[in-house]
Amino acid sequence: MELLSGNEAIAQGAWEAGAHIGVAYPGTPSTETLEVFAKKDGVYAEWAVNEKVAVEVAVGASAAGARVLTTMKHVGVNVAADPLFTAAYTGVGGGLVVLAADDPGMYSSQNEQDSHWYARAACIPILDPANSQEAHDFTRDAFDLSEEFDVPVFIHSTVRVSHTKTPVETSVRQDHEIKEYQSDPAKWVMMPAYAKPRRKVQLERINKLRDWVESCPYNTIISRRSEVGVVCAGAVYEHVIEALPDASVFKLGVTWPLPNDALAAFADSVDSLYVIEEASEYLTESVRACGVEVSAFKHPLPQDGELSPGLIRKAFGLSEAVHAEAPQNIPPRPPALCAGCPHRLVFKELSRIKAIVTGDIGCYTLGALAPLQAMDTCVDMGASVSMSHGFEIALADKSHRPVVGVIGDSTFAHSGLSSLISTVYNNGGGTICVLDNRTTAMTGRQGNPFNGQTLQNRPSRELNIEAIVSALGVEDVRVIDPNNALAVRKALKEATANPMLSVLIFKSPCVLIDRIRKPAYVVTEACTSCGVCSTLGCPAISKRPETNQALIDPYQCIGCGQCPQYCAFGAIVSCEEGGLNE
Ligand SMILES: Cc1ncc(C[n+]2csc(CCOP(=O)(O)OP(=O)(O)O)c2C)c(N)n1
Repeated sequence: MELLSGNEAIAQGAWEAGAHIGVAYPGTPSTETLEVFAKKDGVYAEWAVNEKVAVEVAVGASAAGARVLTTMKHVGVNVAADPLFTAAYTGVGGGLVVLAADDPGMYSSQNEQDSHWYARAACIPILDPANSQEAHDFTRDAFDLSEEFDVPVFIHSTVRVSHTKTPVETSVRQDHEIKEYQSDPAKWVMMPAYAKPRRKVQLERINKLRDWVESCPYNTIISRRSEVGVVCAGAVYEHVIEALPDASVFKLGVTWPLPNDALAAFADSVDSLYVIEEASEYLTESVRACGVEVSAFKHPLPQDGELSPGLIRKAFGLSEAVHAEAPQNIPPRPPALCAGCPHRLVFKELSRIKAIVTGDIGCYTLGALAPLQAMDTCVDMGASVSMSHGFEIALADKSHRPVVGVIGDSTFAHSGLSSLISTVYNNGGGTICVLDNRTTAMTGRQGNPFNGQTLQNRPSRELNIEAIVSALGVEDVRVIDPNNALAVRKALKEATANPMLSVLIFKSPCVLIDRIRKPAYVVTEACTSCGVCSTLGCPAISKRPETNQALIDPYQCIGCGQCPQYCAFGAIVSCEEGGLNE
């Protein structure tokens, strides 16, 4: 018995099932799954540049006969949707399992989607573990199911399942030979002549899945009193049994397709049937579509965010909480760029020039927050580059504010590069800042093509952003040290004055990789309490309560040398010399 998070359990289950290959792009809450899988014996694992590529690599490896695990967060499923929908026509060679990890409550995401809709739309069966043991068991079995039904299989999780540790009975690895590859264009070449018959195959498969799901071992009924029956799945099940100790529960382990007959029978066995789900109407609609009457709650459940036992009890008009709520007087810890983050001065200088900044997703999205407040948009990965082009063509000469897209190195590889190709092709202008901190910091410092680190430390090559951008024909490409305020200011000034497209590459390692310098300190006699240093939003800088003078926390400060450059009075002293007035 081991204490494993859901992600660790999924990796273990895949390994036990004999999975040969894992491929993914990181994204919370899925990331650790592939990191753990990569450390297992006898497997090959790699980071792909994005989820579409990951799924295509996985489909290729599956077609070639290997068992393959691919993992992604919910928005990654959007990126991967194209190959996924068609892989549900081709079917698989070796078992192909896809983890779709959702983030209800948006702890670290730009939206809260429910990946179940993809399962239904793409006709890919989806299994819903409620805890780590099930995450392990369902994943292990999903490889067999994938091969039995000749279809990729989704494992669905949410933050609570992925990140909560619960006991797991593990087992040994079952070795599977990589099947021998045999060319079969009618199965794998999805042009209309072959896709039409495969669609028929898919429809037959759906019927088989519907039969199987009626009696599969993954759906369970917990019979208690008959007044209230609840249908639920995943982590919500754990909340339901805690919140409603008397209710009978139909716990779905497979959430597409649904077991029509079994649900109808369950509905007949209770007075009122309720569906409890998080941030979605998927399950409610799907249960209704089975012809089952779903009762309304006394007080509606929240339509967004995570559920809790307390919220479920409230919906039933039951007042007392099942456990104490967290105290409300905990000091807030608002997210901020780390002390010494090399992204900071780029945002400081962008806010000085009042640029329209199309942002992107990564640590640098925090440049949107006070006091930097230097971001106008953030929609999805890669959008900074294409949205800045959109702003440029819509505003033409109508804005006096420069338009600047800001993107991280990993995000640039994910989808920024194709956006940039489109801008160059259409002769677009504007300025793109690539914040190259030598890592994929946001999700835990994974490798990417621009730092050349691979998941299993296999030999790689470090791609050169400057050379790639120059090869596209962008003439104004520069590499700048983002810790040098004057250099950042000058580069932005020149690039935004240039009507042609400019790409500025701000290159300096993330402070979590390189934090070896000495802290700066404030010379109290010289500090005039002007407050300019605090406009950098560095968590190491605060104010002395009595005098409002600057105060630097030596435990947080890493001596990046950024703030001394903004002190006109030389009151902040670090190893780095220099000064820059506001
Ligand atoms: C489609 C999609 N996949 C994955 C993620 C998770 N994610 C958010 S930002 C990011 C990468 C950030 O790395 P980088 O662009 O290098 O910026 P940094 O955090 O290092 O500043 C990832 C993987 C996401 N939000 N959307």
